[in-house]
Amino acid sequence: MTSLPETTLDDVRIDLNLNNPNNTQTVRYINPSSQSRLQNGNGHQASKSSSGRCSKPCLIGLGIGLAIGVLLVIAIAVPVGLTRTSSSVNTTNLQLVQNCIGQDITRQPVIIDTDVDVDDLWAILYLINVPTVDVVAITTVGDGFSAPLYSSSNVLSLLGLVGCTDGIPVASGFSVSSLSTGWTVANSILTGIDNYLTSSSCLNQSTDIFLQPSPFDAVELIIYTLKYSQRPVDILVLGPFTNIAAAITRDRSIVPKIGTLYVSGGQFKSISDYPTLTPNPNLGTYPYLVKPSGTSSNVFLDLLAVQRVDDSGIKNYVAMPSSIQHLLPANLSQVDMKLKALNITLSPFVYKLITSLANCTNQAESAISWWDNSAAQLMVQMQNNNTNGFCTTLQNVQSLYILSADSDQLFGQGLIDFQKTRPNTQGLSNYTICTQANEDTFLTEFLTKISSNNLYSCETTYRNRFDIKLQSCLATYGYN
Ligand SMILES: [Ca+2]
Repeated sequence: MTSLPETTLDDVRIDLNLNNPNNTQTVRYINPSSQSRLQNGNGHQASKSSSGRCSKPCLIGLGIGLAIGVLLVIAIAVPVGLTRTSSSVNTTNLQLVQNCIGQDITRQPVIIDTDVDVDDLWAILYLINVPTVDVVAITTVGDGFSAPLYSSSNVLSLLGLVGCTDGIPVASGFSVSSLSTGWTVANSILTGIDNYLTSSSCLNQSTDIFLQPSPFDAVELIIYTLKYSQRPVDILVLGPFTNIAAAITRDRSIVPKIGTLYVSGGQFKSISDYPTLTPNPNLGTYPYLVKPSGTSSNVFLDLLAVQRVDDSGIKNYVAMPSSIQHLLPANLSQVDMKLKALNITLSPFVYKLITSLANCTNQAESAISWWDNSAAQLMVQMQNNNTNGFCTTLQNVQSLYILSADSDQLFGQGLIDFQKTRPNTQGLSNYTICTQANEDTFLTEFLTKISSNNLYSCETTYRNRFDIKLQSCLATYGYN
C-alpha cells in the first residue's frame, strides 16, 4: 500500500464561514499540501487502516463520500451564505443612513403632496403647528391649481413669511398630468391663485426670493424619505396624484413604508344612484374642457395617477370627500365670532391668509370651503385616535374610479356599493371616509393651532433638515 499522493481531487476540503456574513468567501478550497501539513500537525485523519494507512477500497469510498459532500455543501451552503451576506450588508447600510439622519421618531412623519392652492397653504400652516406631526417633506405638483413655476415657490414663500425659513424640504415635482397635453383640463377653468401672497391687490407680502427648494426632485424625495424613515410615513395628498403615482411606479418597494395615504377630496357615490350605467355617446366629449359635475378636482386632474395609487397595495386609505368639505364653508363671520370666543388674536398676515380667498379671486364667500385643511385635520384626528374630533362619523367603503372613456357620465367618478349590484367587480380599494363633520369643532382646532406659531416641524436647522441630512448620509454610506 502506498501513502496518499500529494494532490488529488479527493483532498479538496470545503471551509465554510457562515458565522461571518461579511466574508463573501464562504467556500474555500484548501491547498492539498497545506492539508497534508494540517493532518501531520494535529494527527486528525478521516479514515485509517489498522496500520494507520487507508486501503484502496477505503480511499475509493472516502473519495466518493467527499465528492458527494462537496456537491451537497456547495448546493446548500453557498446560496444561504450569499443570501445572508447580501441582506446583512444592505441592512447595515440602511441602518447607518437612518442613524446618521437622526430623525425624530417620537412624532409621526408626514409627506404633504400639494398643488399649492390657497387652501393647501392653510393645511400646511395648520400641520406645522401640530405637535404630534413631523412634516418631513412638502412635494409639489404643477398640474393642479397653481402654475408650475409658482407651486414650490409659493410654499417656500409661505414658510418664510411665518418664520419657518429653511425648516422643511420643499421639492418640485411633475408639472404635467399622466394624461398627455390636450387631454387634460383646460387652464381656463383653473382659478388663478399664483400671486395670492404677493399681489398688491391681495396679501401684498414681500417674500424672500433667496429661499431654495430641496436638491431632490419631488418623486426622488418621496422615495428616499419613505425608504430611510425609521417609521412608516403618512402621505397627505392635497392635489393631483401625479407625484405619488410616479414614485410608486418607479420603486414599488416603498409601498409597505407608506403608513396611511390621506386624500383631500374624492367622491364616493353609490353605483345605484345612477339612473343608467349604459354609456351615452352624447355625453362624452373628450378631452373635457370643464370638470364634469360631481367629480373631484384632485382626482379628475390626473385620473390615471389615481388609479395607479389606488391599486398599488397601500394598506390604508382615508379620504375627506368633497361633499363633506362643502359642509365646512369658510364663513368669515363665523371665523370672527370663533376668534372672539376663543380670545385668539391672529397675526395680520395669518388672518388675511385665511380670509382673503373669495375677495382676491372674485368669488362669492359661499363658494369657499375649508377644503384641503379639513383633510389635514382629519389626518391628525385619525393619527391620534381622537374620538372628539371634528369628523363625527367615519365609514368604510370599497371604491372604484371609472377610467373607461366609454363610461361617459361615470368617467372620473368614484363609485361605491358594488356589493349590491356588481359583487364580483375587481380592483376595488378600501377607504375610510368621513361622512359627517362638526363645523364648530373644526374651526376651534384650526384657529387654535394656526394662532400658536409653535412651528414644531420647523425646529431643525437647514443642515439637519431631513433631505439635507439624507443627502450627506447617503454620500457617506452609499446608495443601496
Ligand atoms: Ca389642493
